[in-house]
Amino acid sequence: MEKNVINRRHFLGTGFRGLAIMGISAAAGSSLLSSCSSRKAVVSPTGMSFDQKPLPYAYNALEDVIDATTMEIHYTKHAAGYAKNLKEAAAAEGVPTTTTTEQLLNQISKYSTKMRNNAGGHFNHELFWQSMRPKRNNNNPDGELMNALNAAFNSFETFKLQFANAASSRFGSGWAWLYVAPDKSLKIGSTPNQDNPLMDLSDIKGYPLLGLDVWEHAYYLKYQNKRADYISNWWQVVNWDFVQSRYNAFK
Ligand code: MN3
Repeated sequence: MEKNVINRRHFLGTGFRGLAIMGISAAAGSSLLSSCSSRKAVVSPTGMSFDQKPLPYAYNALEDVIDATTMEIHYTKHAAGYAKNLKEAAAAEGVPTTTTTEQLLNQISKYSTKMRNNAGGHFNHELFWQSMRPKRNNNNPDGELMNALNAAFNSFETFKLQFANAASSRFGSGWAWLYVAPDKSLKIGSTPNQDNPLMDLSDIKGYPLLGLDVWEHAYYLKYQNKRADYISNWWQVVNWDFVQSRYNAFK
């Protein structure tokens, strides 16, 4: 048992340094790792701590797409709970505080279910808050990201239809994703519970650009059973500049 803990510590501490010693940059290491084995998750170029960042807008800023009460409860109760429980699990299972959430997710199969649920929950929500902004009409991406979406899905409208379908057909609780697959292509998919494409045990693997929370706690106060209405309204508050910045960071 103790040996496993030491091995995990050793790996987490030296994963990226090991690549540096081999003369491989983190970005190149990412492609190297992802091409080595389909079991390996995609290594993220960004790093997220285990702490919640302040919400980048007021609780009522996304009205009337997401109501203020839902935002407040979602951020201060649900998401805060994932961060707290992640830190508890990390302390109990010997994960150094310098580890990023992404590094942990890349090898989440080595840890407890509590770690999986809460590391996933923390990452997913931190990404979710950043990927929204106050509502805009004709809220579309532009430039490089728009070109990439058009190329991958034939049109932006088709992309939105396929993404909405992934979100509405996820049975029970989970997330819909736009992500960059290991072969660098843009993909749409969904994951159950708080799983995400960075997890080594996920059925879909890649670098998430955009995620939509379809747990009932994300929409039930305002939309009740009408998940499809929540999804179609949500496009008005997507922060495409943020999505573009993640796309740039990955490349
Ligand atoms: Mn949620």
